[in-house]
Amino acid sequence: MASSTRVVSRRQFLKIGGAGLAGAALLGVAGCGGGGGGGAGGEQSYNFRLAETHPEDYPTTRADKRFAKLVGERSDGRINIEVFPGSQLGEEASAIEQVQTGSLELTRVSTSPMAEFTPSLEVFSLPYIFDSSEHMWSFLQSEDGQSLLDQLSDSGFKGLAYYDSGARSFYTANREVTTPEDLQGLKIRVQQSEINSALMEAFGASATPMDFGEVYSALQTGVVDGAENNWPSYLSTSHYEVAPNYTLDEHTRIPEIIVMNQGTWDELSDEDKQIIQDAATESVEYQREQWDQEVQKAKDKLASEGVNVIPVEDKEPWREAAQPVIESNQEKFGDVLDQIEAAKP
Ligand code: GTR
Repeated sequence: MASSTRVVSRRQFLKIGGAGLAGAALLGVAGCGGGGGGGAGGEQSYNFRLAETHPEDYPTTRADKRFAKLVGERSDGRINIEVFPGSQLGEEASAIEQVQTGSLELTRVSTSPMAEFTPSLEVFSLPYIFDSSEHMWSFLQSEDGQSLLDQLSDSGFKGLAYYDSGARSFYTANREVTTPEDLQGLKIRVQQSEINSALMEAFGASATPMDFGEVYSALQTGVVDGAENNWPSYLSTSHYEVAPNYTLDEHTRIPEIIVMNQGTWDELSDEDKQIIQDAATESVEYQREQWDQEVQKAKDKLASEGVNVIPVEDKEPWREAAQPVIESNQEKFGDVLDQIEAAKP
C-alpha cells in the first residue's frame, strides 16, 4: 500500500509516541482505501485527502480543487484527491502534524505555522522583507525560493508549490491604529510562530497565538483587541464585523504552501510524481489570478460594509519599529535575506 510507510521526524516521533505513530500509520493505510489496486508503476490507484482551512469559495480552495482536477484527469482517475475545506480535518497546526505523520496526505497552509516544523520557512514571517507582490514572486520562483521548498523534506514533507496570500495588516476592535505607537498595550492574535510573537513585542503589543477558527469569538469577547490578515481572509472570516478598523501597514507577505507527506510521495512512481508536481505547479497561476480578483472583491465588499480602512502612506515608521526583529534574526536568515534582496525586480 502506498501509505504504509511513513517518514516521521525524531521530534514528531517523540511527541506522538509509539501508539500515536501506529494509529497514524493505520489511518494512513485507510487513507488510501480506494487505492492499492492495479499493478506496478503508474497503474496504482490512490485516494488522497487535502485539508484546507478556508471555505469553499476562497482562492486557495479553488486552486486546491484545480490541482486535484488536473491530477484526476491526467491519471485517468487513478489518483483521486479530495479537498476538505473549512478546517473539516482540523485546524492548520493539526493538519500539518497529520501530514507529517502520514495520517493525512496533503494540506494547503500558510508558511508561518509550517515554520514550527520546518524552521527555514520562518524567514517568510519576517516583516517588510518583500517590497511588493512582484518581489515576493520573483524570489519564490527563483532557484533559492525553490530550494526552500525542497528543504521541507528534512522534516518529512514534500513541498509542492507556493500560493499567494497578499500582505497582512492589522485590524482592531476599538482603537483606531494609525501609527505603530497606537499598538502599544494591545493584545493581538497571531499565527503560531515565534517570529510573529517577536514582531508584536517590537510594536509594543502582546501576542496571543491561537487557531484561525477561534479568532472571531476572541475578538468579539475582548480576549484579543485585534488580529492581522490579508483582505480576503478579513472578509471571509467576517472578522470585520467585530474588528472594523483595518490599518493597511502591510507588515508581512507570508506565502501559502501545498505540502504532501514525504513517505507517500516517495512511494509514488516517477510518472505519478510528475503528474502531481506538474498539476501543483500549474495551479499556481490560476491561484494567483483568483487571488487578485478576490482582493478586489474584498475591498469593494468591505467598503460597502462600512469598514474603517486606514491607509498607511508612509511605511517608514512601521519598518523602523519592526527592525529589531530583522536584526535579531539576521544571523539565522542572513543568507536567505540576501537572496531575497537580490530577487528585487
Ligand atoms: C490566512 C491563511 C491561512 C491561515 C490564516 C491565519 O491568511 O491563508 O492559511 O494561516 O491566515 O491567520 O491563521
